[in-house]
Formats: sequence, C-alpha cells, structure tokens
Amino acid sequence: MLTHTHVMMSDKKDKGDEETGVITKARPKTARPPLYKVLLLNDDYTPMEFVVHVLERFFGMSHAQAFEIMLTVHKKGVAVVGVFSFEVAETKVAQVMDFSRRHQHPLQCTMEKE
Ligand code: TYC
Repeated sequence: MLTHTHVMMSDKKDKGDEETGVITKARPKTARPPLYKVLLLNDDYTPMEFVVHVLERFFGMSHAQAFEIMLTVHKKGVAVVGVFSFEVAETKVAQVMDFSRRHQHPLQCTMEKE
C-alpha cells in the first residue's frame, strides 16, 4: 500500500553526510598496489654456482650481479633479490622452490610484504 508518507519520503532530499553523522574524507584515491620483497636464504649445502644460475635464470641478473648477491646471502644469511607485485613475487618463489626441489637442493626462497 502506498500511503501519503511514502509518497512524501520519495520526494525528500538525501541529507548527505551533514545531519547523519556519517564521516567521509575526500581523498585523492589511486592507491598503488602493495609490493613484496623476494628473499633468498642461505644454507650449507646448495652449491654457489646453482644459486648464481637461479639468480640469472629467474631474476634476470648478469653473472657478476648474480655472483655478488649470492655472496651476500652466503655471508649474511639472507638478501632481497627483487621487489614485485604479489602475483609476480608468488610466481618467482614458486619457480625457485620448484627448480631447487627438482635439483635436490635445499635452497629456500620466500616473500614478504614491503
Ligand atoms: N652457503 C652455500 C655454500 O657454501 C652457498 C649458498 C649461497 C647457498 C646462497 C644458498 O642462498 C644461498 N655452498
């Protein structure tokens, strides 16, 4: 049933935020997607040459660059090997973990939000 009250309501202007107490904030709104660091971990068994190969193959590093990062991981225990979107980081980690497993090396690769 359509009463005169309903008819009046449909004519009423929205109060917006002023009288309703709803808090809004005008904000230039184009947030960049979060980035993820991909980390390589040291271990006592994976051959240095294998790690260098991984860095060349999956992270597009030159041999010199790859050797340098491999040595950093070897000495310090961990290093960031790249910063990517969630999807790309996830893919790199999976590729490295799969490649290492297939070659029976214990090399570990992880990701964390930047
Ligand atoms: N520590 C390894 C060795 O002495 C080399 C190594 C470097 C392993 C980096 C893993 O992420 C790594 N053979």
